Amino acid sequence: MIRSKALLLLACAVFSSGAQNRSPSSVPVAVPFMAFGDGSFENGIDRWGFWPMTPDLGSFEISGEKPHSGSKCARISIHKKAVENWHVQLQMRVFTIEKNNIYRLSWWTRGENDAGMLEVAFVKGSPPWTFYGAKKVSVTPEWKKHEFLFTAPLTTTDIQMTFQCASKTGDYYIDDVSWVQEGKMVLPEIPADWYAKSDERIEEIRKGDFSLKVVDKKGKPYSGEVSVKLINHEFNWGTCLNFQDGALENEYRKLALKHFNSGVFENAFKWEEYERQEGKPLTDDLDRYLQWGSKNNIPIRGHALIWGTENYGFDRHWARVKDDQFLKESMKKRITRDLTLYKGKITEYDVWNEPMHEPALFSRLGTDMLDSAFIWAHKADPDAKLYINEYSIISGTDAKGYRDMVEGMLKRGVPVHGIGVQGHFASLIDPIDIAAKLSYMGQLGLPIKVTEFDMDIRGMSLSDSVQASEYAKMLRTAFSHPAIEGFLFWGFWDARHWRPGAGLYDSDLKPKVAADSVYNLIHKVWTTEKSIKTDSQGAAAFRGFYGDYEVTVKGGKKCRVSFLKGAKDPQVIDMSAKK
Ligand SMILES: [Ca+2]
Repeated sequence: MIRSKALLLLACAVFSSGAQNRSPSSVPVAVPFMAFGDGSFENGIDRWGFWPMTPDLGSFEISGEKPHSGSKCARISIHKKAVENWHVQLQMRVFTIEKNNIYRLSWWTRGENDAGMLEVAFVKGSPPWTFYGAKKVSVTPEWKKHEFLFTAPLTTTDIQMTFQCASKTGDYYIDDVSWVQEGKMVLPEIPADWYAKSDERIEEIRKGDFSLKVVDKKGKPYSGEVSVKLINHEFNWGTCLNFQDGALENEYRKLALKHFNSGVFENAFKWEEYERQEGKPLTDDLDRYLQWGSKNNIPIRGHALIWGTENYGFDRHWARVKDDQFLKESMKKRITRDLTLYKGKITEYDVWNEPMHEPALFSRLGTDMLDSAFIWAHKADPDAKLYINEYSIISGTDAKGYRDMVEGMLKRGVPVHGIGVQGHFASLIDPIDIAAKLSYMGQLGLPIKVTEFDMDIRGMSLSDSVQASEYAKMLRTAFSHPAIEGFLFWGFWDARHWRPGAGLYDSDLKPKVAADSVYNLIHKVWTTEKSIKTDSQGAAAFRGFYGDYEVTVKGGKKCRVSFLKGAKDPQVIDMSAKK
């Protein structure tokens, strides 16, 4: 740990930008009240501390240069661009937060000499510097007010709020930082035995009573033994897909089919990847996925039409480097063109990815762009299911802000059809906490999908067997929650994972224990395979998981039939028909 004598309140936050951690939920305890410090910078740097990873990265001073109010403000000068934004921090530490209380942090900022993005992050004030939430804002030449609603994940004074700006050189000015508690996130009460009763809920919400009638081609009833076997869940069990070449490519795709019945593009359909050159979208690349999906009966979610991140060089995308009007028109063109082109081939989209945490496009074009994107998409393909997608909802504390955002859209009549909660965990699975947040989001009445599940296995130093049991716990939590309509892993192979170690398979494609625990639940525990008898009318009934079934009569003749949620019974099965 590097500590400099000249500065007060120093600490190093060890987390990667964009990672989503959450502390284990804890019972609120009495902690001494510690007020947030003075944000006017008129009284020196009392309570503030400055920490650069290395001294050459940047410097800090109280400046009298055009303060927002009074005669002083804070200035961070970034001399050298760092690898991570958090490598230079202005910190406020040790103040009281109470679990589920919502705090409005507001501050004014401006920049000179090409100052770019300022990020505010809340992290634990001591090792392991657990990440609690963050927001990025674009720094403008004139003073501008910014706000961040922070919901406390626990009751503590061991907290730090940090301004981070090391990824772009320039002078960053900050003034009038204020911290006000307003409201509380009131999550629904979840009974202590909720998780223990998961089987009961699964029995109720994931299964139906099916009746069928088996006839031959002349309509004559078949009476006798019939076996029914689930071959495909109606529920979406999926993974993100990243097709490449190489020796293991075929095996990779085979394993995707072994485990999952749906997919999502990892990067291929992100606008900045998909249309690297204006007017030349990589449709051939996308068709590789869609043809494979169509051949194997794997629907692939359209992730993501718009994502405001400025990382990965996306801030230099051809549409963003021109003026605002051009950017707006290009967004509309992208959405309209692609929903028209893929009508019927892609039936579900993440229209806007991470609207709460990546506001760069809103800073330029206004927040009503969110509504516009959904309206353009709906107009181009009225049949497509349109999702919003965000992180730190079930794996963090941002459910209140997210729900408010979606509720506002619904009130304005915006066609948003589903809620995506990513699910990148850096803490152990807490079913009660996750269920409370899912129920809270579910109160809006929209379906919810866990769109990007993984865990920071290496960061948390979890063994293979703990990974396996944690993944199983998460699957059970999601599958037994009535608001959830799908569950997608964000990759299953360590060699193609943004969090190597989080995969079900190691980099050589050897299965880890988690591959078995996940397969076992989806394909062995939660499955239906039974033998039933049809009566003299050819009729029979059984209870099973919703999905596609293979029906086999004596003599080995097989037929496929679907028993879906809300479908009408009975299914008449003509055993003479083709599969
Ligand atoms: Ca001031």
